[in-house]
Formats: sequence, structure tokens, C-alpha cells
Amino acid sequence: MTAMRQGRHRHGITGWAVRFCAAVLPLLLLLLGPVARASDGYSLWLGEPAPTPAANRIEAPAGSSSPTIALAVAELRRSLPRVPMPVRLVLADDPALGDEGFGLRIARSGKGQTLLITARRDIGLLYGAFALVRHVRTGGDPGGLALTSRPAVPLRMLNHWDNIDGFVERGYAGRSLWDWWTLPDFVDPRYADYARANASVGINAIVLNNVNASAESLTAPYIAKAAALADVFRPYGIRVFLSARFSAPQELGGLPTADPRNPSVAAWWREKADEIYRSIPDFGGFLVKANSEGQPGPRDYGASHADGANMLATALAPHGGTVIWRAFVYADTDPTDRAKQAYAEFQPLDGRFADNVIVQVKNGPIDFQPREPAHPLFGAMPATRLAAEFQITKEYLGFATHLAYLGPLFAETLAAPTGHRPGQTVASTLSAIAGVANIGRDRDWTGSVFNQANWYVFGRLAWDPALAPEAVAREWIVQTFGADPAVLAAVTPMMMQSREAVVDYTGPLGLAHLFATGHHYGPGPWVDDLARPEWNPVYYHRAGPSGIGFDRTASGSNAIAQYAPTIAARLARPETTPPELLLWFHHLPWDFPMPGGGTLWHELVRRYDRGVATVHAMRRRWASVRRRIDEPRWHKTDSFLAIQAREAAWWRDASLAYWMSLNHLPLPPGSAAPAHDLEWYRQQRFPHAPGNP
Ligand code: GCV
Repeated sequence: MTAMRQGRHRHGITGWAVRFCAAVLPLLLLLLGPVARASDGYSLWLGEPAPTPAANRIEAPAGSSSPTIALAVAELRRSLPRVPMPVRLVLADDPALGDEGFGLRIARSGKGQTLLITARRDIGLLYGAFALVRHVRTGGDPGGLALTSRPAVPLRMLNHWDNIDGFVERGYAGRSLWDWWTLPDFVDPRYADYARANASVGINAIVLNNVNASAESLTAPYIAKAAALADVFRPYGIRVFLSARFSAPQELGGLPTADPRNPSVAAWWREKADEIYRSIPDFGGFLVKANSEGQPGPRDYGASHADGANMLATALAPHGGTVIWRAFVYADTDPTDRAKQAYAEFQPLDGRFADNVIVQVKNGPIDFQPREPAHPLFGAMPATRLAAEFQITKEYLGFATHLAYLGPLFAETLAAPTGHRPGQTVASTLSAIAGVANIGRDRDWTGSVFNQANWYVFGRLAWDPALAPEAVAREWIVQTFGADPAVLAAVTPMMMQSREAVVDYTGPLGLAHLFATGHHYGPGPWVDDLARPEWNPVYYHRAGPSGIGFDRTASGSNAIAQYAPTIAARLARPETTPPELLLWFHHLPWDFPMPGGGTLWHELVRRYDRGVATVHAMRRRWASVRRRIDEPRWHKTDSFLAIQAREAAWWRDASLAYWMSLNHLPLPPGSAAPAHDLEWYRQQRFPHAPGNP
């Protein structure tokens, strides 16, 4: 009180002025709209803890000592808004719930109503607790609850491309979250916050280290560090995996070979697996990138991918571990279309992989482009367990600075029909879903608040691939920014249009891999001088004076023959190919007539222009919610949108300048000329672009 009096005196504020401010300020604030509480983004979609937690009655199963159930109770106490009835967690042996599923329902008795969370296992109760919190926080009526939910696939994993020196390959959110140097002695409390966020969306497996793996990750000190993380993650239902370097028996064990058929090699891996399981009893297994982009593998010895995977699988089998073997392969000795190589190598191996092997297939046949057709391996290996691998980090979608909500991209692949069986979709062929993490040590975890949505939607779709990306966007918005209808109305379309905008300004109509060399930051469609043909953008667009696009029909590489006949038949003709994939499958003249009228060239330009215009529209929408979002998150997003607008124009201008240097066509009326000549774009250099190994 004294300080207040002194303060008033010092500033000479009279009682009249105080009364005036008290009357006018609230009115002013009302006119300007609500001002949200400042957030640095750390709390993700889970929200800041309420100043006074709601006093709900939470009843845990009697006598339970499960740390997972303790977490479920703590989560409900911390995050569940006030509900008008007690909440009871019940372990019940209901087979309909599966191992990880849960039920939420109201039980009525003479004493009134109780909200029941039921599950067969403690992890189901934790997932149920998160689902209940989400339901209530997004405006759902707890009184009407009657649902059961179980995950579509058993393994829902994040793959960290984190090196043990702290660098994150294709990471745009700072250094690695794992402080390998201080582990295992110091266990940063942040690891538990990370696990909580994952559990809240159902992610249950983490690969800690980069697929471009260092053998050192498998040494005793690093196993101890991984074990410390596994201890933190375990109560959250998360198992730890490690990327394994195939040549580790040579590098660590001093063996003369890593040939999977060599008994000493197999024995080395068996002992290594035994050693790991002594420290991490629930160790998930190994993720392997073999014979891909310079990584060692069984092909070095003339053995197959199945030989390599099965040898590791044998080592893990006694402990219940799994080998995740990546199908991302293309060889510098193979002159065939790169898009065909993974299928050519893996499809003939169908049925030859051990039961505890999962073959992990990228969502598209090339490499996480803003749009690709679904990979032809989905549905084509019915006797093999498959995983779909997505990239959550935005190597090809504008790093951390461009706003690109990936829900539509993930959903598009998951819902894609394989054509191999009636009604079969990519999602229905899967035993696992993996996402390359976009997480680092930045305070907001992902480098931007909107990248948090990509982590979120990845988990939600891995649990239930049938969820609509827009519904997931809306639930993320409400949990992240609050339930302001004006924010929801502005931000939902921003997110839903954002991925297509990136497609439009980087590679419309099925163009792909037009990125600058190495760091993949910005356009480089003219690049034609790299050592391997398939590293060059010119390999992918095949543009020249008479046309553009990659002929993957029977007259070209015939990659379409890798798809089921019904799908291949549709892709065989430009007229029946979806326009979004037109130039992925066809080489067409610049004046090819497009369905909506106009030529291919005009349609291409129209889409570039549309991409740039959408980013401007996103900026306007964001400006409209300025007073409704807290200043730190609003301001950072606004600055990033300005970067995106500038870079979208750069992409559009550089690409058009290059296409025009080949086709010598004028721009359609009303379309602005590029800001610079082609040479200017070609000269841009970015030696310090992040994420580039
Ligand atoms: C981990 C792309 C990326 C590489 C990545 C590779 C992969 O080529 O540019 O950084 O390496 O995919 O998925 O293995």
C-alpha cells in the first residue's frame, strides 16, 4: 500500500485521473478485443497450467502403484477444466479396447453420475485422460460422453535425425533436445515435458538418433544415456529405439566384415542386443538406413535387404524387439528412374522378412516433396509389415519459417487407395507410422508455433488416420490459442490453405525436387551439374523448348506399372491423371490444353501466382487477429509470414524466369514479370542455411 501511494505521488497521478482510467481503459480494451496471456510457446497445445486448478474429484483404481496411472491422475488434476461429476479411472478387461485403447462414458447410479475412463492397461487410462481433457477443453460436453477409441496402428513413432554432437539433420528448431554430454547424470526435466506432449497425442516410440547413424550410439556410454531417457519415457508409454549403423561390427567390434551371413557378425549383434536389453528392458529395436546415400548395408556384400534385416531381427527376437528397415534406397549405379528403385528392390522381397521386421516406406517414391503420389509399395507387399514414413520437419516445405500445416499432406497419403484390394487405402496396409521429428531445443520446441501443429496432427492421424485434418486443426487452434471464435475463423483457413500454397509456389502440377543443392533452401530448377543425375533438379522436370514433365508412362520410365492396374490405367493418360500430379507422370507440350481451358503454361503460371496470393491472404488473416493472440506468438508468426511472402515471390519469380528461358513464352496478361533476371536467381548462395549436414 505504501509503495502504491508513493508511486502515485511520484507520477503525480490524481484521484480524478485514476477514476478516469478505471472507467475508460476497460472500454478501450473491449473495443480492441481480448488480449491473450503472453506465451513463449513452451506449453504447446497442452496449455498453461491454470492459476487455480479446477477442483474435480478424480478417483484412481484402488491400490494402484502404476506410475502411468499416477500421471493420468496428475494430468486430470492439472488440465481438466471443471466438470460437474467425479471422474473415475477403471482398469477393465474389455477386449474391444485393445492394449492401448480407452473408453469414456457416463455411469449413472443412485448417487448421481460418474465419468468413467476405462482401459485394459494403465497406458490406456493415460490416453483416456488426455482425450477427456482435449474433449472438454475444445468445448465438448462431458455429460454426453460415450466413446471408445483405439489406435489404428500399434507403432506410432517419431524419428529424430539428431546427431550425438547435438546437430539435427534437417532440423530447424535449434540443437538436439538430447544433451548427450550431460546424460545420464543430468536428466533435464524437459525430457518429461517432451514425453508428456507425445503421450497426449498417442506417440509411443522414439528413435533417438539420426538414420545417418554413428556407430558410437551403440557403445556402452551411449546405451547408458539412452537408458536414462528410456526411464523418463517409460511411464508415458514410450519405447526407445536406436538407429543402428550396419557396419558397427567392424567399427566397434573390429570384425573384418559386416556381412549379415557371417556368423561372427550375427553373434556381435546378438551380444549387442543383449547388452542393450540389460539397460533398457523394453528397448524397441533398431531403425536402419542401409545402402542408401552412402550408408553401409548388406548389398555391400551381395546380400539382400531381407538378409540384413533378418539377421538383426534374430538378435532382437528373444527380447521382443523390432527392426525397422528403411526402403529409401536409390543407387548411383542404377540408371532407371529413381522413383522406381525402392519398389524394384523391395517388392520382390515380399514374404522374406522376419515377423519382427517392419519395412519403412517414405510417403512418396522420391523424397518427402510438398506433393508426391503415394508410394507404389503400399499394398504391393501383402506378406510384409510396412510403416509409412512422413517428414514432419519441413526440409522441402520452407523450414521453420514458412507456415505449412501438414495435416492435408499426411491425410492425402493415408487415404490414398492402393488399388490392390477393394477399399484398401495406404493407412489400412500399415503396421507403423513414423514421422521425422521437427523438434529441437528452441523454447517453442519446433521453431514456430505453427510447426507445433504438425507434431500434433502427426500424432492424431497416426492414432486415427480417418480424422479430418481440418477438425484436427480446429482442436489444435482452440487448445493453443483459446476458444476465441474470431481466431478460429481466421486461423483455420490459413492452416488449411497453407500446404497447397507451398505446392503452388515451389512445384505446381506435380513438379518436384526443384530445390537448391544441399540445404534445399530456395529454388534451383536450373541445377544440372551434380555428380549423380538424380541429384539434379533438371532430372525431375525434364523441361526444354517443347515441353515439361517426367514421362513415367509406358513411353517413358513406365513407373506407373508399379501401381495396381486400375490406378496405372488412370495415370496412363494425362486426361485421367489428377492435375496435381500431371507433370509427375507426363511430359507435355507447353501448349497442352488443360481441362479448365487455357494451356499448360498458363495454368502453371496461374498456380505460381495463386501460391503467392494465398500467402498474402494468410498474412491479412493473421493481421486481423493481432489483438486476440498474445504478442510474442503473434509477432513471431507475423515476421515469419513476411519471410514466407518474400520467399514465395522469390520461388515464383525464379522458377518462371527459368521456364521462360526454355520456352520463350510470354507471361499471360496480368501476370507480373519476375523481379530479376535469371542470372540473379542463379547467383544466390546460402552457405549458412540451417539443417544441412
Ligand atoms: C537422413 C533426404 C535428406 C537427407 C536424409 C535422407 C533420408 O535425402 O535430404 O538429409 O538423410 O533424405 O531420408 O535418409
